[in-house]
Amino acid sequence: MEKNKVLLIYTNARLRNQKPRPPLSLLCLAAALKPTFEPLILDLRITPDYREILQKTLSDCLFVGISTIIGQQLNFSLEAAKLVKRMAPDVPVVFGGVFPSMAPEIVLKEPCIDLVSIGDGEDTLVLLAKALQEGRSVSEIPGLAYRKNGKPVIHPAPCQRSLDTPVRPAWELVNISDYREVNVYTSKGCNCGCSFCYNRIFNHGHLRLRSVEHAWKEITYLHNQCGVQHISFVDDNFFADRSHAKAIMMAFRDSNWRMTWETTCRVDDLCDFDEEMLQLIHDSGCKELFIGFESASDHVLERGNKQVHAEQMWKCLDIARKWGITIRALFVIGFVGETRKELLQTLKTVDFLRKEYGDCVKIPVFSIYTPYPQMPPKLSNANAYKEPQTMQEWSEYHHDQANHQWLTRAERTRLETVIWVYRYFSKRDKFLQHGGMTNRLLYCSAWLRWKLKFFSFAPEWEKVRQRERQEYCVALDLFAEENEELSGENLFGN
Ligand code: B12
Ligand code: SF4
Repeated sequence: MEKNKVLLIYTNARLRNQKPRPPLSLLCLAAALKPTFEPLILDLRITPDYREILQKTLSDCLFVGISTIIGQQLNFSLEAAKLVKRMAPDVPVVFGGVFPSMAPEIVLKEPCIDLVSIGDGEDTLVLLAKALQEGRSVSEIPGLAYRKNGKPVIHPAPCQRSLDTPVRPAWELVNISDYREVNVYTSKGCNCGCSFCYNRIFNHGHLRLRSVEHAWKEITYLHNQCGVQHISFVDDNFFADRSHAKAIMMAFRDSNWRMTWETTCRVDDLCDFDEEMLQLIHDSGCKELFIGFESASDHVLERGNKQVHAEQMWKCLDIARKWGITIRALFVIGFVGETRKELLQTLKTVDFLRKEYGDCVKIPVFSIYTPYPQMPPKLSNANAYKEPQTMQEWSEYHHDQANHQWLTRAERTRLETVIWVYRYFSKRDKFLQHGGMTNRLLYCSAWLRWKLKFFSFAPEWEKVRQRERQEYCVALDLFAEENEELSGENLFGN
């Protein structure tokens, strides 16, 4: 019988004790495959018996697709790929997602990965499934990278793929209650050109809009069939096209479903909206806007080509307060060229925001600036940065960790300490009232250090980082070991 199944895998990411977000990338791919093929979604974060599922399905699969982004997830994805290869060596393994698209050569260095999909994977995967089913070569498929004589060959994807097919992600393939919230996109990409943003490479600095009709069809389905009342729009820049955003908001307002939603917004956009727009944002059920303030230093913002001024923060927060919208403020520290004084300026501004705007502003975490593939930091001495060359090396690049080779060890440690101190300081209830003795002591240290803005000589936070790292390494080792045991059993008895 002709093979028809495609297995799509989402792997472990961060080890947090909360429900994960839905694997939207895979739901989109599944929807594209569905008319002709039989896509199956295997989310390892919520499927403890994943190995039995693999045993049952792999032999019927045309190929296995794995989605991954930068950071620790890369290692889990790699282990999952090794497992698939051990269990079913003949089934091709395809990687896709933001990281593989930006570094296909690096992903193809791994023998357990056969193919890489670049950019949106919907069209590429359908062509791949057809080619494999018909026994044809995959070498001419747009958006697909593969190895030839051990060397990577890359066919870039057309960058302006329409977002209108498929009409909506295949939500029916997952149980929505397994997930924390429901993610939807109405557009992809952004043309603002911030120098540190993945959009420059991944979306070629372009904005693409999804038809309002399709986006609303999806929301209607989620509301009517699945009882969803809140939507998190994961657009890169939801308001990039204002009339498009308006049309979505009007649909919410006119529906009378009293749904709520949250999304991303630029600081200058919020400052620039007129009363009518703000009224619409309010009336349509907007609860939270995620705003990348990034830094309180104009110099840093300028270097990042953010094209906003730090003082716009205040106006923007006043507007949000007036209209009852919570702002989730995102700050990044450790930008190239950021001085100690500028870092301090940002940290003090955060204190001021918390005091002045109370519940109106949430600042859950800080992130550390992270270079991405093809986006090296702009340094005066270009030799001060060597881009990672393997997936394992890239897995060390995420926003809790300072991989700033151009800084001293002490400077990098200080940045990481800021992240951890703030995490404890800002979650008083969690760590002081409900935490054990160690967490209470750490909260006290965090409180003192944050008040003094003193982040050097911090052995207690070095220990916290080590503990976190150890937990991650143990989880990864366990995943790898259990998988090795299983492949010893040999799936198809050959
Ligand atoms: C929601 C989200 C999250 C969620 C997690 C999502 C989930 N499923 O669990 C949370 C909040 C937990 C999160 C965390 C992080 N995230 Co995040 N996140 C996003 C966000 C906003 C939306 C992702 C999304 O659903 N997009 C819509 C879908 C449809 O698009 P897509 O995922 O790109 O998928 C398409 C293609 O990539 C491709 N594709 C994807 N997978 C596959 C697989 C195959 C086989 C194929 C063929 C194709 C393919 O086809 C898909 C359909 O077109 C994006 C920004 C964005 N707007 O995309 C950042 C983003 C993906 N995150 C990013 C980062 C850095 C992180 C963190 C590492 C940050 C940190 N704290 O350190 C963490 C780490 C999590 C981890 N995995 O370890 C970066 C990734 C950069 C990179 N180079 O990889 C992004 C791009 C944000 C940014 N501005 O930099 N994130
Ligand atoms: S505005 Fe946001 S999404 Fe757009 S380029 Fe800048 S950081 Fe990226």
